[in-house]
Amino acid sequence: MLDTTVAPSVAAKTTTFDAIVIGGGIAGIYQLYRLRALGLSVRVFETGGGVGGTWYWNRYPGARFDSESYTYGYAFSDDLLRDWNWSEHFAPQPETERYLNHVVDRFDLRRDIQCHSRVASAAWDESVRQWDVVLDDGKSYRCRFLITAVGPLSADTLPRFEGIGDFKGRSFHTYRWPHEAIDFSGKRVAVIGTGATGVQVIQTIAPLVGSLTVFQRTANWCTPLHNKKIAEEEQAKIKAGYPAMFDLLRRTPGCYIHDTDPRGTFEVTPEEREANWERLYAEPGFSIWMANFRDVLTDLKANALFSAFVANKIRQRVKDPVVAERLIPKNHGFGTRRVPQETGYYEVYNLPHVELVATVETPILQVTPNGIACSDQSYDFDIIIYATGFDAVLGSFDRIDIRGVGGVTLKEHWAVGPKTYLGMMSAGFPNLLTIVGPHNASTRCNIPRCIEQNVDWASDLVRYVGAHGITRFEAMPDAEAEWSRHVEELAAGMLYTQVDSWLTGINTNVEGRNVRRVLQYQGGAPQYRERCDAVAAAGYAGMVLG
Ligand code: N01
Repeated sequence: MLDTTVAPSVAAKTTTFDAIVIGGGIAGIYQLYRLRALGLSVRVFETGGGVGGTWYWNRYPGARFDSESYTYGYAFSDDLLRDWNWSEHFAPQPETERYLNHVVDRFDLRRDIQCHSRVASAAWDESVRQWDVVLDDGKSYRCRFLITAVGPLSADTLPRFEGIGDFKGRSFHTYRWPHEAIDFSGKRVAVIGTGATGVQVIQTIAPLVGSLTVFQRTANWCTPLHNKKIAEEEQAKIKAGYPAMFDLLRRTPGCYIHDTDPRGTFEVTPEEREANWERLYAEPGFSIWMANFRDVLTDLKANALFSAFVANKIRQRVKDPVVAERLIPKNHGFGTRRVPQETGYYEVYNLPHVELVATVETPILQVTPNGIACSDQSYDFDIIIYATGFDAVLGSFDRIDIRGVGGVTLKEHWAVGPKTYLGMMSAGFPNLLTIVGPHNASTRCNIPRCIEQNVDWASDLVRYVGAHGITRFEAMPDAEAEWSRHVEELAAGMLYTQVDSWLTGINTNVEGRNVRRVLQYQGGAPQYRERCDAVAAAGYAGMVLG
């Protein structure tokens, strides 16, 4: 147990923990496990009514993994790996929520997770070297170490349409999906948004509804998921292959089982290229995005050629050529935005009761009591589904009033873009660790793999300072500036930086999110891990410890 002695007047009023973790999702759960193993007193505050974060909230129809299930589960326990059977190659949300609850119970973590508890503010108190954490309900707590595990996609955003509150039917943001089943039969349903979430919802509810109208602003390059059940013999084979698989996951840039093809697009014959792309289109998961020729995401000509290949696939699958053209992105190349993975998505538009409205042609003017008014006509609906995404990476930090040394807020510190050291801390915010924070490899990763690295590194730091009688650590401003520059430089050659999406921090529904920013470390998870390990090996270089 660390020394958490505080002034008696403060101790009398507040409960003190060695560490407070904000968020009870994949990161918060594992962080609790690691810190408890160090003998620390820990409290996890979770806004939701249950554990799981993303997998608690996103219970919309069709929500599922797009990384292979067995690459996604925690790797820290061999017993857990041995005992847990994933039922499908890309597991659906209820199974993942069950899995995370299983982990929490199996390792007796639930007693330290406080649900229905939203952290409203956290302020650093230099006099006692502690964080003062206050919940929405006004209850306050103190801790030596504050660890955010808030997730990159947990600040959901609604469009700023006039009349959005006047709609008389039911409406949901996909992230805030109700726990009870929704009866779609015979209903006139609208879906706004065609990102990875919208695509999953649309293809799942299309057969269930009376009519479906999809409002698409920007078309995305969607590719087949090719999900299937895991048969018993296959299960055994997957498990036997775990050591080799986890070894591979440590070596690939995004910790996926798909590794970049070392060949360039123009280094092979047109026939070889076409055959390779046909093979990738028929393969499950992100193979087509991650295991494509090495220059597809960096070279405009290579990218254009592959985009044309996928465009032809869309034309082959959508019967109405006008609709097909609307579904083919015209303002960005393949893979420069997150690639939605689909199962029969394009075929949905061949159904007679499904309509696609391209809002670049006929913009949405407002939501009315009965539905949605576009520039050319009004539509009546029973249900409106907002699959309109998130104030990504930064939004969940902005929603908490985090104040460091001298009362400076993290929001102010990051006003013109994130400034971090290793994507794990910020100068002026002592004893604060940001798991899956901006500038971190996790936000472009098969996330549990990078989460485990983040959490392990953070836990080692906490153990180190405890063992050396250190009560305060902080990133040096110079180290922060150097890391932030390094992150910007790594992203510079990548095509995605020239495109609007959550990956570049654009969100038209949020004030100030109209400037593209580098939010992710693009050097790949192995290089990121090496940098973090080198900092630790050098006695936490770039930080002031005291
Ligand atoms: O959000 P998005 P998402 N008027 O931002 C549209 C992960 N994920 O929830 O593109 C009209 O991608 C917006 O239009 P535009 C994954 O990392 C994982 O779908 O901005 N339209 C877009 O079409 C993913 O990338 C899984 O022009 C408006 C959509 O809403 C991330 O979550 C599954 C609008 C938002 O798309 C986010 O995906 C699902 C407006 N005012 C998601 N505002 C897995 O499988 C927004 N839109 C694990």
